[in-house]
Amino acid sequence: MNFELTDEQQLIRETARSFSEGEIVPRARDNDRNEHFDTGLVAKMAAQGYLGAIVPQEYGGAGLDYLSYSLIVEEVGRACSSMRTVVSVQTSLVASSLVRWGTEEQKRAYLPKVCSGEWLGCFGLTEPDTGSDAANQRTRARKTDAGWTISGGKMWISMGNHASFALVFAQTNPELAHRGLACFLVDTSLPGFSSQEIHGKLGLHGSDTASLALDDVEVSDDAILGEVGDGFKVAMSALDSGRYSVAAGCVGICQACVDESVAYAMERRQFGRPIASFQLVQAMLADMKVETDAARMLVWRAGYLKDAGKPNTTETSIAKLYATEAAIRCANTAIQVHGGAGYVDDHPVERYLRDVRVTTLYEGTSQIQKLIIGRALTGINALVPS
Ligand code: COS
Repeated sequence: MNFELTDEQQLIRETARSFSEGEIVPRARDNDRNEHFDTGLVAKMAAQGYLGAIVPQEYGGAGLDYLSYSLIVEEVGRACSSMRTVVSVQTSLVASSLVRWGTEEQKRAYLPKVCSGEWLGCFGLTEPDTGSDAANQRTRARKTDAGWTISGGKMWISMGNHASFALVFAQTNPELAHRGLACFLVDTSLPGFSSQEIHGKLGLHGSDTASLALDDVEVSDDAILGEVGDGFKVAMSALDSGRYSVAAGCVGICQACVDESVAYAMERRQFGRPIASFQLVQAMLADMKVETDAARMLVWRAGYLKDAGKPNTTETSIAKLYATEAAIRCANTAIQVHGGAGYVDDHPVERYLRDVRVTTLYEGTSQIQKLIIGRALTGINALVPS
């Protein structure tokens, strides 16, 4: 791996920076204040190719490599984490699952519409009683002559109120534990399917979050993504991509904290000079810069492994763990540099802190990432009683 971006990757990064600054940044504060899920902006991101960045071109995607994808996600994340969440869910959790597990028919039916943004998808894994223990799904799928009947509930589902279809993970045979799970492609307009908005979140006010209810929703056999029994692997492989995307978005938050803090420290004067001239302020800027670069390198390493087709689950967890925790520290420090001005939304740093907080929770808590890393180091599965 070398640390130079290709000319094409640099162009992708510059284009994503100018799109994000021109289109996303100007709307981020109002969307946050108004809890507005900005579908117009989602359509613009789709037109840029961001919702299908890593999807092969034959299915309507941009066919980019994972490293290039991280550059886009970083720039969108630098502008607004709510919009970054859209890219991560649509591209990493939904589209990449279809690419990896879909039949040719499913890919042709779904992917062009996912990439164009005509259809939003959502990822129905988490349930009210099932978070970290993802294998323990309470949602049930019962075999019928016509296909399957699904019943259960899902919680904290990004884009669940706007999605045209949902990936729904359900247990087909509780005796088989995780090997009984299946992933279903469920049209959200089907009878028995409903969603409800979740309000009162600390951050990500511009992101749509839902609880889903499935009450005897009937789907056909060809709604299964992968085989019956593959559901857990579908979820885990999606999270390998989703965690990478969250990590890249957090690099964007770190970078935004550095940029905002340097600009503010140069402009703000105390004791007759810019606060940037004080060593204690420079120390805060330096800490943020080091964390940003370290997080980015970890994301790039994971991206390099993905592009090389090598195992990367552990390296993805390392990147996710470090980048999310670093972004929380950076956002907190950025407010410190801004002083009282950082506590209100005239500056974006208070939004960065509120938005970033969820990233050590969703797509696997920091503790889950540590379990994955610890298991790789020791060979011991801490979740299995010894
Ligand atoms: N890709 C594909 N398959 C994977 C995989 C991956 N990254 N990780 C594990 N698997 C497979 C394993 O190979 C194993 O297959 P077999 O049944 O053939 O043996 C199976 O999945 C079970 O794996 P494992 O034993 O590692 O599962 P555990 O229950 O011990 O642990 C953790 C799984 C804790 C890592 C998992 O439950 C997890 O990530 N939890 C957090 C869930 C989460 O992130 N939720 C947030 C969702 S917000 S969208």
